[in-house]
Amino acid sequence: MASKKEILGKIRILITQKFEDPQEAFNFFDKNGDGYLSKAELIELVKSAKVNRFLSKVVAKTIITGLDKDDNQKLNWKEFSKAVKVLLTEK
Ligand SMILES: [Ca+2]
Ligand SMILES: [Ca+2]
Repeated sequence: MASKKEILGKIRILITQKFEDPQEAFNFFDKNGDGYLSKAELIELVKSAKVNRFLSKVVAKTIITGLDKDDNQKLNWKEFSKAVKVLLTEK
């Protein structure tokens, strides 16, 4: 079972190595272009970070629960960028 730290590490690698900046990652995973990352879109993000299929659902749910400040079950750019900033500065 992967630890939270490992999973966050994988997501960090995805965002820093595959994309120029977090905005590009956000736009890429916002597949329907509505300006929000839905749970389904976040699952794709987590899967792309090479987290296994089963865990990715749990992780996506945890991410939304933890970061969804306005409680609409999806992440806007502000919520996402704040989280990424923390993720990228965390050692
Ligand atoms: Ca979307
Ligand atoms: Ca939200």
